[in-house]
This record gives sequence, C-alpha cells and structure tokens, in this order.
Amino acid sequence: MENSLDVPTLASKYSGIPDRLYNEAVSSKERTQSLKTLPHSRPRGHPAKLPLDTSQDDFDAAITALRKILGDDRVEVNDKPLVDGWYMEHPNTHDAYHILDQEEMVCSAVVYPSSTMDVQAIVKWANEFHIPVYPISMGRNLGYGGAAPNLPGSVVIDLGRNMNKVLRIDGDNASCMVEPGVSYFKLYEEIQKTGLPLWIDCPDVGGGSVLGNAIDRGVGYTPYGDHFANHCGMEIVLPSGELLRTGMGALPGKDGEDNPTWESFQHAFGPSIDGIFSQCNFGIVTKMGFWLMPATGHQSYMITFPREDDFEKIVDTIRPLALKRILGNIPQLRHAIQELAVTGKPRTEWYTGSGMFPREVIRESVSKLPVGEISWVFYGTQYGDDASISSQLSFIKSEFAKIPGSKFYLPSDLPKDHYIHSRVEVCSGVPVLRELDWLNWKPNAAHLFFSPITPTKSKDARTIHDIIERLHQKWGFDLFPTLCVAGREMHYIANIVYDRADEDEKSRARGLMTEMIDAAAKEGFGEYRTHLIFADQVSQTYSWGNGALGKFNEIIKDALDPNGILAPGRNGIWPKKYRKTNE
Ligand code: EUG
Repeated sequence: MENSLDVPTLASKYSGIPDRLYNEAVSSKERTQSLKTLPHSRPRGHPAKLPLDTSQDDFDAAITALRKILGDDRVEVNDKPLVDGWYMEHPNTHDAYHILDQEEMVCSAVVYPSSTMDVQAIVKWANEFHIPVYPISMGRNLGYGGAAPNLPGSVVIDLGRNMNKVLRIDGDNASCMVEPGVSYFKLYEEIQKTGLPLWIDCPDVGGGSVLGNAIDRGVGYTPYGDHFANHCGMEIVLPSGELLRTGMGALPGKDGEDNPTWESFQHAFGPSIDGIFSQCNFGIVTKMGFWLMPATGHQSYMITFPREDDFEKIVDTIRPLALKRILGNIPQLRHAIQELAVTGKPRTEWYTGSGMFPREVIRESVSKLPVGEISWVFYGTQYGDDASISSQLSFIKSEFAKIPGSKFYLPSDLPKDHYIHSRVEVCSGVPVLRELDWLNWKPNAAHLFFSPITPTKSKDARTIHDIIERLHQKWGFDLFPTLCVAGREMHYIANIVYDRADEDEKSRARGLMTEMIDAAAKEGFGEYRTHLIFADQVSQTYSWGNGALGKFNEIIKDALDPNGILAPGRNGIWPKKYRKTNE
C-alpha cells in the first residue's frame, strides 16, 4: 500500500481518511514521497529488541502465553523491517519520526485487544511475566514519539485497531463517548451522519485519536480547544487489571446501565482523580466522554504585523482580549516564515544555504506572497450570531489597529489557496490534512516539538522567544514559532523540522532540544509536553521542593503498579524497579 499512491479510507480502515479528503491525501502523499530519498525499508541492522532484563527464552514463553489468551492473529512480534510510512499509513512498531536511530525506540511486539476485558487480560499477563507494556491509542502522537514505547523492547498495546467505536452521541447533552481508536476524522464523519448540529474540536491535523490527544492534554482551536478540560468521564484499566470509572461513572446506573450523568458532570464526589490519568503511566484509558460544541456562526480572520519587534505589542494586546474572553477560541500567533512553509513548497524554493533561514530572506520571500512584507500573523475566530461577531470584531480590530502597520483580513480578502481557508475549517471543528504541508520543507522530513509555556506577557514571551531563537541559530535550524493562546498563558510551539536521513541533523536536533529545555528552565519556564526521549530531562526541571512532584508521582506509581509493568518511564515516571537510586 505505502508504495502505491493509494490511501486507506475510513470505509476500509479505522485510521483512514474520509472520502471528502481522499484526493487531497493522495496528492499530499505524492508530494511527500517525491522528496523521499530513504528506501521504503531496510533489513534490520540490529537484533529485534527484547524487554529489559528478559531473555529470549522467557520472552518466547511469554509471547506463547499471550497468543493463547488472545489468539495468534492478535499478537505480532516486531522482527520485520521497519517502515516509516507516512501520516495516514503510520507504523505501530517504532517512532516514524525517529530522532535517534530508527531501530532504537522500538517495541518487541504489538498486541491488539478487542475489548476492555482483553486489556485487563493483557495487563494481568504483563504482571505474571514481568513484561513492560506500552499502550497507544492510534500511535499518531507525532512530534512527541509517535507509537514508540518509552522503554525500548516494551510490548505495545495497540488499542485503536479493534477498539474504535463511537459508543454514544447524545444530541441533547451535546456529548459523546469514544474508544481509543476513534480519530477526529472518524468522530466528525459519525456526527455528520447523525445530522445533529454539533461540532468536534480538532488539532491542526485530524488523524490523531480523540482520546489519546486529550489524555496527552493536546489542544485544538474552537472554544472547546482545551481537550482535557472538555472531557467528561473515563473508564480505566489499572496496572493491576482492575477496572475503574471516574466522575459520575463511579455511581452505577439503574439496572446495570451506564450512569446517566457520566458525560454531564466531571468531578462527582470526593477527590477529582481524572487529572492523574493524563500524561502518566497510572492506567490505560479505554473509554472517555467528551463535550461537543453546539454548532454556531463563526468568522475567522487574520491580522498581520510588519515588524519583528511588534512581538511585545502583539502579546500585550492579546492578553486583555484573552482574559476578558473576547477572543473566541484558541488563536494562533505565527511567524511569517510559516506563511512560506504552509504553501507546501520545499525550503529550497526560497533558500539553499545551510544554517538558519535568514531573516532578510523571509522578508523578501513573503513580500512576494499576497500578505506582503510581514513578520507575524495572528489567526483568530469569533463565534455567535452575526451581530455579536461583528461587535467583537470591531473591538478586536480597533485594539490591534493600535500597532502601526498591522492589517486585518477576512478569508474573502485572500486567494483560494491561502492557508486561512484551512484555519476556517479547523476553527469550526472540521478536521483537515493541510498542516502536513510543512513536511515538504525538507526531504525525508520529520518533526519534533519544543513546547514551553509562557505567560501572556511581553517580557516573558520575549525571554522564551530569544532563548529559542538564539539556540536555533546556534544549532543551525529554521525557527517555526506558533503561539497557541489559551488565556493567561500561551503554548509556544517551536516545530523543529529535520531530515531523517541526515545523522548530523538528527544529532543537532537533539542538541538543540536538550539545550532549550535547560535554558528555558533556568529562566523558570517549562514544557507542557515533550517527545519521549526528553521526558526525563523535562520532568527533572519540575524540581521545586527537592523534587516533591516527582516523588509524589513515584508514590502513586509504586502503589498502583508495584511490578512496574505499565509504560515505565513515561513522562519521567519510573517505577521502583527501574529507579537508579532506591530510596
Ligand atoms: C501544535 C500545537 C501544540 C502541540 C504541537 C503542535 C501546533 C503546530 C498547542 O499544542 O503540542 C502548528
């Protein structure tokens, strides 16, 4: 399949593309492949990885036992050549966007449960045979490790392949309940089929798991953009194999039904524990409820700013608008270089030099685009009826107009192929593919996110931006900043695009990440999420009170997972058996 220009569709595969995007997916695949110099796959250069401290015999015995529990066809040993594929045909065997050697972050086997009971059986098996397991929903956590297990040689539990149902859509409550294998593409299509006037909230690309993204605390761009904040209810398999429901789900419904308020009230009674099941290794989430937004009027817009150092004024203009909740969604502030990247043309279209893409070349290149000579672009959307949208817009316009030379655009002011039309869709809950165009920037392109949080204050945002810019310069990478505005803070996302075939680039990308994490932490800034190979470093920056947070997490980990079988090391949380110091 991956060699042809065919693309799996939702009708044939749970992780496929909806028909409405089929042609776009084919051409996206075609463009990405035309820039590929790496072979489809190569014979493995190293023996297949085994779980840590496990002999081949013990592993074989464990796999035989697992096959007996689940059936031969639902267990696959990872000993064949690795295939990176592409976005819509991604692997579950390793990180397709490898930043170490391709064969480094790999699993020993993949297992495919079909039910919560199967997941419980797998967890019990892992405890019996002392095999580390690593659950993935769909494996599209790209830029943060993809499908790869944190501890090489773990057995990946691929939840999505057989657990991909939208279990419930409640039109009155405007909510749904999904399994791990439901992508944004799929949820959107399922809701369209019902005819209900409900929106989903999706990230920049729509192939990821709704559940997986939310428990990694991912972000989207409608008013419901904080995915974890808009979840309601979870079902979780604990590392012991026991089953837990959170929120109102903990109260049994009448006659064995699910609780009728499970997707209506998040916290229920007693401590609110849902948070500890995000970005963790304390349990495997098998069901999750989400609030859906009632469809409404919407108007996207773009504001451009001419000067690099308008940055401070932009940030300080955004803050009061965000705090007063006048900004309707999670808007993005991007650097002008992204206007080049989202055209889908390779870097060499504008610049063939090595090192960081020079400022003057960005200026010169964007000046030939419809937006003209700019430095920053703000993409926002307002919601509601025409009257309220127009009053919000006039206030927003007048605030930004105080920045000399800024320009306000509606989608109708821009050509049909301008990126803003993709923003219009994402910001009204329609999952798209367009953002993938970034990956044509370089041959064999992969990407990695550096994702610090900055207060929405010019001084702090400037500090972070300067660190990131200086270090991108030093390590020779183009800088792609996207600031996602939540309110009092912004997620500053620097997308590092590198060539997977170039060992030097990979090593520089690692050097850049390591140094940015340290330099940001020295100034008091930390990441909200990171690629798994940097998880230890990032978690150690959260060291206040002699590492109180890390110790707290270890106490919970050891209590819930005494054998340390579930995703050891995920987000820097290591079970007792793997810790270097046995305090
Ligand atoms: C983006 C945003 C994220 C993230 C990774 C990528 C956007 C890229 C706000 O969170 O974690 C354009």
